[in-house]
Amino acid sequence: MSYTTDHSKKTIAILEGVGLNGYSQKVNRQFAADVYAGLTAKEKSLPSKYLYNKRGDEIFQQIMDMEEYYPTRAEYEIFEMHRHEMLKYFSQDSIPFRLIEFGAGDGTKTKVLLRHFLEQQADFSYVPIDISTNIIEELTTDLAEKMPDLKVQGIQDDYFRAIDRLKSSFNGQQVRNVVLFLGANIGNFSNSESITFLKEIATHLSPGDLLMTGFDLKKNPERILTAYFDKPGVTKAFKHNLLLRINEELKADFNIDNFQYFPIYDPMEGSIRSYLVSKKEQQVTISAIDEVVEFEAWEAIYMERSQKYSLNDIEGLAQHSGFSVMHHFYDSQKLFTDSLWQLD
Ligand code: AVI
Repeated sequence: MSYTTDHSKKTIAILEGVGLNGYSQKVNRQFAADVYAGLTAKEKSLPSKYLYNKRGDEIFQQIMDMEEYYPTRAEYEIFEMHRHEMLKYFSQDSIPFRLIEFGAGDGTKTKVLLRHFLEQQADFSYVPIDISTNIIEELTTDLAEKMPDLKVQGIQDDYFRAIDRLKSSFNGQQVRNVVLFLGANIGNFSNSESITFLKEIATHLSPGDLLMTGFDLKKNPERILTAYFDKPGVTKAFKHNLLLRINEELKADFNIDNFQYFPIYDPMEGSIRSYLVSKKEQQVTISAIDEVVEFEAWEAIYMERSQKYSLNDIEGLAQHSGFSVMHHFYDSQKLFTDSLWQLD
C-alpha cells in the first residue's frame, strides 16, 4: 500500500477514535488528526489555531502587553481616536445596528466603542461570538456588571452558524449588521483562506451591511521582525507551548530545549513565517496516536504565518470578496488600520 493511502487511513482512524491507542475518551480527535497530518508530512507543520489553549491564551496576553508587539496598542489607539467617526458610519441613515464581534476575547478594545456608543445613546446591540464558552460567559457577566444598559447577546458557536442564528431573531425589523474582525487575526490565514473567509462572511450578510477588519500594515521590516522575535522570549514560549500541549494531550515527549524558535520576515511577500527548528537529529514519541516522529538535525516545523498588508492588498481583498472600502482608520503612526467595508 502506498504511503498516502496508509497515511489517510491512519488520519481517518484517529478521527474515528480507533487510532487513538486507548486514549479515545480523553483526546480531541481533530487535534490528534491535525497533529498527525502536520508532523508526518514531508514539510512538517502545526496549525497555529492550536496555540490558544489556556496557557497559550495567557502567553498571548503577555505578548499583547509587550513593548515590541505594537499591533494591539495601535488598534486600541485607533478606537480611542476614531470612535466618534465610527459611530457615524455604523449608524448612518439612523438604522439601528448590531455590532457582531468575531473572536471577541475579553473585549478590551471593543469596550472603548461600547462605552462611547452608550454615552451617545446609539440604537445598537452587541453580539460577541466566540467558540469558547468560557470566554463568552466571562465577557457577558463582565459587561452586565460594567455596562448594565448595554443590550448584549453573547453566542458560543462557529462564526457563520452564529450569524445565521441571528437572522431569524430580528423578525423583519430593519437592522444593519456591523461585523468586527479585529486584532490582525486575518493575517494568520493564507491569502486564499482569507478570500474564502471574507466571501463566506459576505454570503451571510445583506447589501449595505458593514465589515471592519484589523490589518497590520507593511512597515520597516526590522520593526515587524522585532515584534515576533522579542528579546525576553515571550513569543518563543508561545510557540513552545504548542509542543507542551501535544505532550499533555497526546502523551508525547517533546523536549522544548531541543527546538529553536526562528521567525523570518519576507518584505516582498509581507509575511512573517515562524518555525521551530530541531537542533539535532531526534525522535519524538506521540503515544496517543502511536507514532514516532523522526527529526533530522535542523529540520523545521512551520508554526505560523502573520501577514502584513499594503493598502492595495487590502483593496484587492475587498474587491475579491464583494465589498467596497468605505474608510481606513489609522493610528497616529500608521502602523495598523481598521478597514471599514460595505457589502455591495
Ligand atoms: C493573533 N495573531 C494576530 C497574532 C499575530 O500577530 O499573528 C499571533 C501572534 N503570534 C506571535 N505573536 C503574535
